[in-house]
Amino acid sequence: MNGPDHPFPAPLLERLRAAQKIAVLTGAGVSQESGLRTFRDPQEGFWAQYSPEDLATPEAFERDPRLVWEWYAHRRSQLASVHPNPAHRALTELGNRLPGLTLITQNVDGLHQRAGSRDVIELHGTLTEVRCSACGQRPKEWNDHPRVVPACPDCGGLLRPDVVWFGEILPQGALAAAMEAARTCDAFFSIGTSGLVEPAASLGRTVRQRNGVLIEINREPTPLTPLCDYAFHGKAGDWLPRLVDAVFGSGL
Ligand code: BV8
Ligand code: ZN
Repeated sequence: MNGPDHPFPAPLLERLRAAQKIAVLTGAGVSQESGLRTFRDPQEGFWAQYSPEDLATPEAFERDPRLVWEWYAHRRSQLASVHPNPAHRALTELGNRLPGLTLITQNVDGLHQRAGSRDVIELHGTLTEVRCSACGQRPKEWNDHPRVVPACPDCGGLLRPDVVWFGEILPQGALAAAMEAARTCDAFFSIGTSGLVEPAASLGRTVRQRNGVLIEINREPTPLTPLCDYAFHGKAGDWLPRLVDAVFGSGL
């Protein structure tokens, strides 16, 4: 099976084939090949003057709700013109073949779901929905004007993107499910993430403390790399289809 285009060590393939439960954590690098900039890539145009981390805080929204609303409206508008890439599709294929797959993402772009993945654990919320900053309601429709922060239909409060900002707690159910997956999986993949944002970054380290196999697929090394049993550096859209094919021979 390990033909010339299968650079994956036989022991890894055997462990993945024998795995009952596999957990995958993805970050912005998985959506990079769909054309979305990652969190730490320089932003483009007007937004190049801002660091996403400066805009992704409750303080920024408090200080200038219109600027923050515009930043997220800009990112939401990009979703209409991007599509899942081979990395997303390979993870959907993996989930179809392995009922014991738990897909955890830090991304808010909804691309895993658009690729057909189900039960995606969104640790940092989603760009595709809004919630009221005052009463917490999640209206299904809102006036999506890029430069006017819409008001909550129920209480008139300012609507905000339904994402988790820095300094905000993660959805507790999502975090508990992700930690349970990291605690019980036979194999854990960290894919397309710099491993800098907590508590998501701790999930991989949890696996290290037990006998799960830890695999990284990322364009460049990260703080998690030294802890990994296997690290494949390069594009997720190149590595993942080949890995799924090597494990399941799916002819992806
Ligand atoms: C919380 C939603 C507590 C919004 C996001 C000091 C130490 C430890 C922790 C902290 C600290 N100071 C503050 C904290 C806590 C803070 C934190 O971790 N800060 C970091 C920066 C130090 N965390 C929080 O605040 C979290 N909340 O801790 O609450 C608390 C407790 C009680 C009560 C109150 C509060 C909340 C964190 C969530 C923030 N929200 N997103 C939005 O999207 O705008 S995080 C944001 O960063 C995105 O979700 C993104 O996914 C995430 C992580 O970034 P990555 O996904 O890794 O993206 P990045 O660009 O960094 O990396 C991409 C990687 O892909 C790169 O390595 C690149 O090489 C690679 N790549 C690129 N292209 C490809 C590729 N790989 C493969 N193929 C490719 N083609
Ligand atoms: Zn409200």
